[in-house]
Amino acid sequence: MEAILKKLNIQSQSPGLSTGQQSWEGRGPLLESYSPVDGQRIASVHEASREDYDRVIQKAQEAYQAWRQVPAPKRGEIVRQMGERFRAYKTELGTLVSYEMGKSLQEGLGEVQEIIDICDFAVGLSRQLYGLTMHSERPSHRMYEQWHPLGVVGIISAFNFPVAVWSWNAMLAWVCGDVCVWKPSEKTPLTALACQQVIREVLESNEVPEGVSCLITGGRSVGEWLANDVRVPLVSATGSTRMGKAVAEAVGRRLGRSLLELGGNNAIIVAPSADLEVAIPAIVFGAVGTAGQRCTSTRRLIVHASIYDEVKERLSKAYGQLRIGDPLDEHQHVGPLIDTTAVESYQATVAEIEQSGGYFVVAPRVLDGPGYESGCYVAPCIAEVAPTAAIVQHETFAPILYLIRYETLEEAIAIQNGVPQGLSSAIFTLNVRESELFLSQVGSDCGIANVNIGTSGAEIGGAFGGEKETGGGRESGSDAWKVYMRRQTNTINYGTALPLAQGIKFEV
Ligand code: UN1
Repeated sequence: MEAILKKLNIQSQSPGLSTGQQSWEGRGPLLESYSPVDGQRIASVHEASREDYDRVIQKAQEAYQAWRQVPAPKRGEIVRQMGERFRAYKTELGTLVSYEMGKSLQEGLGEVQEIIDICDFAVGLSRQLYGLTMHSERPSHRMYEQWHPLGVVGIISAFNFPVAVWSWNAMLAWVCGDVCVWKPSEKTPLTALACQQVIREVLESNEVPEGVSCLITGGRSVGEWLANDVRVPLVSATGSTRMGKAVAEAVGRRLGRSLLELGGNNAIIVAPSADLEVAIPAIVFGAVGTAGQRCTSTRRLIVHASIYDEVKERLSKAYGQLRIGDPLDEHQHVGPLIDTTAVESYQATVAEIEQSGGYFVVAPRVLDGPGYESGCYVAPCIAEVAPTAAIVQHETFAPILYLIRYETLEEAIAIQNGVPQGLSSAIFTLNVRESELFLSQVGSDCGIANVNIGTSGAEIGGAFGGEKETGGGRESGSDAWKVYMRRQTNTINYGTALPLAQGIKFEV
């Protein structure tokens, strides 16, 4: 790990603030980053004070004045070069993601791959920031719309995807002509610093204005400063519903724009015709991958009564084969939770399942002994619980899967939709009527609805996000770029008269 930290230029005490080219130590409290893998301290950073924050925002505002005038395809070229740098540093950055956050090395590398993919996407997008043209109702008039950059974009990211979610926002925002101020999770500051280091050379060699890519480490107060700051027209926030509501309220009070990607409570429906050879691995990956700490993790399994016992048995068997341990060791399936607080919330949820009359098909357990010294490792578990139980309505960021039985597809869809969150959903069926109903307007109410693949592991090409308490935001692919820009409608009169719209006569 030493060599990797060195290559990524992370020192034992690292600066917590950066404007891209310049970095400095904040005057706020010290933030220590511990690895959930082995409990070791990796490095520390000094958080931002309010003065540090203001200095960064001011730099970002200055940078925006110049950056917005750089042609979009030129901005795309800079993002292309960033993608090349992430290709070159994929192993190191992926390893640090795995070590600081605790996800498996495969998934850490996959996360860096998401950065590379969104860079490629953004490069193409930089020549496709299309507006529409309209036919005017008036003679000798032309109407069209164009998209202009917004300004400073605040990005608040979560620990579970410490670098990919930043890149979905930043790469698009940059080609759109915005500048970014990133507040990473205080649980994973070092992966964020590493990203700044990886792109630094690109910023320097292209003489990108200092302040286009800013980083501010710190806790809740930094998030509040961003949410309340009129100098930040868009705040993109990923995290809990509680945090998202606070951000939306503060941004809404000043009529700013927010992009929210909050909690999920994702379900898979397993219909009688499901191909279980495909369904079982999808369920297991969805429920235990990233130790159940994805927004898209599978939390509820709604299984048809006719195959319920078979699915239960096959899942129990699959869970029995899971290897839990050091995520950097590729033989392990499941790594640790992010910290011991997360373990406490796993335990609290387990207690609530028991209180609400739930039964564990695969038992929960906090692991101890050699290899588990950090105290962050838990066993993935499966519980049979009534779908209406209060705990089932709630997103616990841990590998806990609820098993629910259904009789009719309408009932299964009602159960699947019967939670406050609306991020991801899936059905396993070979019956076209069932899959089409699930995807129809009376089917899944989620932002993501899949057939014969699980709830997690979305590609960057689609718009990512969800409804209800998930916050309604869409990031990444499709036309998600529009949220980073302002639309301007233009009407041009090239004639010699002044006809008014709606046929109104006004003569002077
Ligand atoms: C998240 O958990 O915040 O679909 C993002 C997935 C990943 C992204 C998850 N591509 O699981």
